[in-house]
Amino acid sequence: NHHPSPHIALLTGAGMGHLTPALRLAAMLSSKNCQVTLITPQPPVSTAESSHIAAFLAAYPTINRLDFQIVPYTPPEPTDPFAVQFEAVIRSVHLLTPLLASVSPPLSAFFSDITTAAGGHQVAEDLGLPHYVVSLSARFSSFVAYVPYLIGSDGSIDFPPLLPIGPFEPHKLEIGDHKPLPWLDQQPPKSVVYVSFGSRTAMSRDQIRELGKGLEESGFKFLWVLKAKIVDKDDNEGPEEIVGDSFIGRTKHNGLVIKGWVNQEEILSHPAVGGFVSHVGWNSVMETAVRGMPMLAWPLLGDQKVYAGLVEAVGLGVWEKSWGWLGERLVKGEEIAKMVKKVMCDESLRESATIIGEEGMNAIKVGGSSYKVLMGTIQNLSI
Ligand code: BUP
Repeated sequence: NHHPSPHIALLTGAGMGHLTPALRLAAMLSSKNCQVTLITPQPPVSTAESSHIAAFLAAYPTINRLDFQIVPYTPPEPTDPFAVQFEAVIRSVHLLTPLLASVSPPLSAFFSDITTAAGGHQVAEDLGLPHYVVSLSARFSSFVAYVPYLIGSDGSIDFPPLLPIGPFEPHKLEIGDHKPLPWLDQQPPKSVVYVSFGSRTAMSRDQIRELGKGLEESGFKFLWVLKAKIVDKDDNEGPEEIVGDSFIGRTKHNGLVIKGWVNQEEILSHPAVGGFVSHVGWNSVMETAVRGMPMLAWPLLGDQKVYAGLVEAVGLGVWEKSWGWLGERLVKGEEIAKMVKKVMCDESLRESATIIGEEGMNAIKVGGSSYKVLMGTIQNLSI
């Protein structure tokens, strides 16, 4: 593998939270003179994934696309469609080895998303390539590495190398509904709380109603991105059908409720936005941290309580542990209003969040810690 510029294959996972960092990393590698082959498991679960992959590849014509037809998998019991896709990819991954063995120029490294890393590890081993895993925070990695000790096994784990790269930079795509922007433009600086629980939230109608009450009672303006189904293809109702015409009417001067895909980074960068109520998906945490914006953490699933704890510990935001997982118990409007006020009004929190934002920006600029690791890795793969 002696190439002046390394050729890196990147296997994406499923769901926007996994596709997003893979696309960002692909763009970063490509801009640093690497050849990149993006392996996209087909068909993806959500419409958001298909449209982002297509638009991304159109915006980055030098990145190769390798569509990877996966063998459908039916779980013994109905379960989360994204988890089914992870399993299907891992079960199909042996089909990748022959496809990749013949690519030209030959590959220098194989990167996989954390959810498909078990399969990616095998492919990399068969092809004799270094294997790296994308989209896992250092904190969650340490936790995963520690699990064998917790469950009392002998503690041996073949844990892939950890590259401390991040926050990932946005790529040059602009996908999303721009509807919120003219509305945001009319609002005073830091007056709006942005509310979104990621792409896979299906909140109960009762909880949606309480959240609406809480936002209204907080007295702050709000931009609420509503999702009512786990997979976007099934999500066809308008916002007024979900929160009710009377809510929309009552709050029309103070809030905007929208359905569909928004460009979250654009929203977080808008001067009118002063806080974020979030399910603390890792991408959302990084996007908020780098902008020095305070968050209210309300974790939904998986690794997100780890991030809620981190957000609180480093002074990026607040986490009300008694709420449990989103959906675990009905959190009342008044509890939500109290926490929203805290996030929006606490000046010392805003100051500590600002410092985190500065540190994040320092990490990615030329000569920063993340920049150095990325460039060092590319250099090692070039030799
Ligand atoms: Br929803 C939504 N627009 O409307 P997370 C999300 N995003 O740009 P998740 C939008 O998708 P998992 C929208 O900025 C982030 O980069 C958002 O990733 C973007 O959460 C990404 O925050 C979502 O990690 O994924 O979707 O729950 O649970 O798979 O981590």
